[in-house]
Amino acid sequence: MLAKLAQRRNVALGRRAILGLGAALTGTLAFGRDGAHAETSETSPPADAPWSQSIGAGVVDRPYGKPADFEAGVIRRNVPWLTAGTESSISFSPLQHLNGIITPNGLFFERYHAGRPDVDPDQHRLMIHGLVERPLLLTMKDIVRFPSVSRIHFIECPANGGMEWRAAQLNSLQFNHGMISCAEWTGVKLSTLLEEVGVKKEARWAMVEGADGAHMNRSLPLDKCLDDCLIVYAQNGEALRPEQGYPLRLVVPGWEGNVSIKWLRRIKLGEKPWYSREETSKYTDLMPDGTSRGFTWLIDAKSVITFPCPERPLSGPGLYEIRGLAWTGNGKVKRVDVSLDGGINWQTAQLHEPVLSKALTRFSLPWRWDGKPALLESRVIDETGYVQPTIAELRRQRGSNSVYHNNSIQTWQVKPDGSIFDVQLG
Ligand SMILES: Nc1nc2c(c(=O)[nH]1)N[C@H]1C(S)=C(S)[C@@H](COP(=O)(O)O)O[C@H]1N2
Ligand SMILES: [Mo]
Repeated sequence: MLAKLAQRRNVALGRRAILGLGAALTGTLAFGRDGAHAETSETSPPADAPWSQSIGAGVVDRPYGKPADFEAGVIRRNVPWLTAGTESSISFSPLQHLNGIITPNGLFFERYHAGRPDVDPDQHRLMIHGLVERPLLLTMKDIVRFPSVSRIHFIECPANGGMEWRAAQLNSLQFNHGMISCAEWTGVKLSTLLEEVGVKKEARWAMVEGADGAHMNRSLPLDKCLDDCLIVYAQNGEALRPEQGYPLRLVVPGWEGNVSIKWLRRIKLGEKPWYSREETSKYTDLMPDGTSRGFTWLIDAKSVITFPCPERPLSGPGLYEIRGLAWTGNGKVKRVDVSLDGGINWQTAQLHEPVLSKALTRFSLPWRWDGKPALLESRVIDETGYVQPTIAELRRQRGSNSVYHNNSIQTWQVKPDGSIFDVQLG
């Protein structure tokens, strides 16, 4: 499979490398002399390790499962100097260790403005009022009775990559890109609830508000509410995690994470936006001419190579699969290109199914590394034709006073020893 792919992409692969990966298909074991599995052969099976010589733990030894102890390094991390404390702060998903497009619930990034409340679902209520015919106060039991839908969508904080607007300063995939995660969300369409309350014809906007100490609130155009917004109570098959807004959150597909209000308790319809703190003082972009862009909800197309990366260097010359993630708030990813020379030449990467709208999409490209320095980059093009910009292009349009919406191309510098560094090209 990989071999066929490599041929199609005209990557010059040695026969030894192809056989090494194709052993199961051909029945020939031909690991290279430098291969890590050289001691394995058909005539001498692996020695019995202690775990093969005794009976293991029984079922419900762990009534709620958890990862192997050996995976203890696969955790969310924060940047201590970034915020004054952890209650109004961010933790980042360990993208360098994740596979597929779904973020495990325990590794979904966290963004709190006033810490994580522990909300009692029996006491929680969702109020829908303002310019509606029949205001409602819904319990969780009421909400789960509505027709349900499940959808896979990413949530990205627009501050993802915000620390790199002026220069490359954090040599890390996790810290520069880990404010994105993707889950299967289950709940009720916001349009279903709005139908239930009856939207008055003057209504144009909705104010959505959380039950946390921050009472985080944002204004959303009614059109978006009626289009694809979801009021969700489940995440990857189980109840929402407290970190993600248990028992109820809003998911606004493809828009900046800030509007996906957690611990959702109120939706008020009105004629105009509310201009809350989070859409004036914060989550606006200071432009070079001193004006400020507001309501920049859309997550423009973005991609990043997740292997190799600073946390996962190369272990010597040979065949690798460059892997990464791409996404766009504008619908589906159409194509991802990968460059090995800092954006001079580009090759088309393979997209992995499923390619879903407003969800993470996997891509890969086989690569035989010759041990020489390289500059790895990925560039996504979405279904609208939008092309992911370089950081230099973005700075020309937006200056360097922004915090939010840095969707620029990430460059990873490969050193001859296989180590990887976060760099920016002029
Ligand atoms: N009530 C409430 N909702 C909230 C927040 C918050 O602090 N309080 N943070 C917002 C921000 S800025 C982002 S990026 C997303 C993050 O979602 P997550 O913590 O599930 O990753 O939630 C949004 N919803
Ligand atoms: Mo955010």
